[in-house]
Amino acid sequence: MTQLFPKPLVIACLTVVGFSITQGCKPRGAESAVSGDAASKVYVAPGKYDEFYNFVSGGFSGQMSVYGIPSGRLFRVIPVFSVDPEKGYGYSEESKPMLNTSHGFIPWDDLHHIALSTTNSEHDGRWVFGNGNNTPRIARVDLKTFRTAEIIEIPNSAGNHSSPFLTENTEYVVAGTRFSVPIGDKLDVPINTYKENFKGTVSFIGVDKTTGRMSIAFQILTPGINFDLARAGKGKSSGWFFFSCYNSEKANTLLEVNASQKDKDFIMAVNWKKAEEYAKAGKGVKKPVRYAHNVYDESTHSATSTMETEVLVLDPKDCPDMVYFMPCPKSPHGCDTDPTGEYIVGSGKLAATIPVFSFTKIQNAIAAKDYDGTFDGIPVLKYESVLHGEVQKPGLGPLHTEFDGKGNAYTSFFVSSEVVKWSVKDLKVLDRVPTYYSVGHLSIPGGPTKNPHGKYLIAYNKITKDRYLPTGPELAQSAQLYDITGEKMKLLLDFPTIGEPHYAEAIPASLIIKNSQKIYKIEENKNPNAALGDNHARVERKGNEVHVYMTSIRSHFTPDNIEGAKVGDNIYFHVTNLEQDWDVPHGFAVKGANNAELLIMPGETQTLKWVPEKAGVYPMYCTDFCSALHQEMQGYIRVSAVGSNVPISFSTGKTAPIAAATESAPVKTE
Ligand code: CUK
Ligand code: CUA
Repeated sequence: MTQLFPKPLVIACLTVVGFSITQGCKPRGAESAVSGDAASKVYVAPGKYDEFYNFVSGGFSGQMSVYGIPSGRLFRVIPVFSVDPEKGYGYSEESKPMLNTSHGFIPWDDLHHIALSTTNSEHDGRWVFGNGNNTPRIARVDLKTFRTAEIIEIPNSAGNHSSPFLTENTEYVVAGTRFSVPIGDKLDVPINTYKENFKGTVSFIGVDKTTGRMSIAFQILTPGINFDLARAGKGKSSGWFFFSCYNSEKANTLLEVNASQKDKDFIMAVNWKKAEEYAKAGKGVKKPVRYAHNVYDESTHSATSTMETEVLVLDPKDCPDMVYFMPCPKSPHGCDTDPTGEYIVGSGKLAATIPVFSFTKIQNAIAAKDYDGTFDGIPVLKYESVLHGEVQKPGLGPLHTEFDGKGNAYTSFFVSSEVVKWSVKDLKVLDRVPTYYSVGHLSIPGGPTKNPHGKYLIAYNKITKDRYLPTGPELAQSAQLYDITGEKMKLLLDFPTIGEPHYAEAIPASLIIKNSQKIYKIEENKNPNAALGDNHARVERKGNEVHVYMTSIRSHFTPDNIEGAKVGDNIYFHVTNLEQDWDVPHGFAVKGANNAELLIMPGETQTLKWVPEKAGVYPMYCTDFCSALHQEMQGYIRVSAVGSNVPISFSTGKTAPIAAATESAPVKTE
């Protein structure tokens, strides 16, 4: 491989061979990229807290992960569109409905974008939203509990990539479809009728101010193009939304070539305040659809899934002055608004420049009807009329831009593997640093808000090659932390990530810590299957169902000896954790169950379903090392043959099982 490099680099490499052969030859500058005091800048002493939380999308892992910045330490993986045996999410009866869709139970998705809730364009620390790309869904995670609280499916969409993006006060979470698809009653059409039959949509999903609950307010029908990313306007551009689009060629095959024909695609500008008025004025049409809406109830610790059947669709034909296109070179990916809301940055993956649009100019062009024709009946604004200017020769393959609040923008370049800092006002390139390698998204704490915190920039890379110890064919994906307090960016740290990171957001830790929930209060436990005290623990047979109402407390289960279950029974273990102490979950697992464990938080009830296939005695135990006698936290359930006459019985602390108690009315503990 050394022949591939020019001579000076070969010599440089040879000098380090003795040091470590596995490091290989890095591009010039890799070693010198880290300055001497980097370690002290990322060092968070044992027992000390990080300054920021970093919420990172997990890409094809379907999860979100939570890191500390500047340390890069991983704190939590939040299952969102994935089942997670570690936590029982998607395995417990209570959580299964979260993953229901109009296509049935779907235990996976591809989560690309993170959106932290905002009030007045600033982070408020309440919720974080994420998109399911493949089977279009949006999730809301509650930052009190770091759990997925709600998932709503999006109809008339396919490849929910341009999503989720929030308006300034989280009035709406917004989602654009990546794939255009046949919409309405004619769904089964030849693919090559794309141009006549395929349409796109962008959806505005209302978010309840108090509860965060989502409901689709309206969708806007669009030409059959592909939406890639989006951002809300803010400040000056309040009330507007911007979406990058590619495939204005409307190709349905070999998009690599066929969707790269035109010199310019579009950024679509939507006046969502106007759209809201049209929706209220009855300009929309209610279309029959099917989509699932899943909500996790905090008091019952259970999710419900409701199938919705209607959505309000606005057609720009009936709603003038609502939608405009702005030409944008070439196959734009990122679409980012600066902290003032005046500037909109489009990043054309195949473009040689970065175009920056001016909101003031957009408004002037609209007022003057300064059009360059129409696209499917929608006015196209003249490129020169709406352009603030272009960043010249910025790099290759621009993808995404973040802002530091000091008038600077930072754009990632996938092809040339670098971050480029430039000035928004005069469009001058100020600095560039290499990334290792092929950077996708960037995150600056508060970057998409009106008051970014600056200080750090994190790059999320697609390829790491030689950066870490090899782990077979698949290598860690990675984040890199840069100090951006000075004029020059400085690399401080590499840290590996879960899944493939796309977008991420960082937020001051103080905004989250103060709301963080420690336990579920036992007296507020409304799970219908809870046993709110050892005296309510019991086992009941209902036909071929056996319900075990079990409690767990350091260091035993009640009951821990169970008999009378039969092969083929549906056995439900409803386990209530009676602890009221922070950080004392109990786990529950039973031998042979084709299910995951349960991990039950203090005060919570969770249910594991098991259908035993063979007679015998099955051990069950607590999986979380909860106390000195955790290993003693165990029990047995006896499963007898079909037709056996072993009666239901259960006990704890008795050598001979007692007979089944009659059901007692649940009373409060203590
Ligand atoms: S996308 Cu991943 S690098 Cu899906 Cu936001 Cu640009
Ligand atoms: Cu409970 Cu270990």
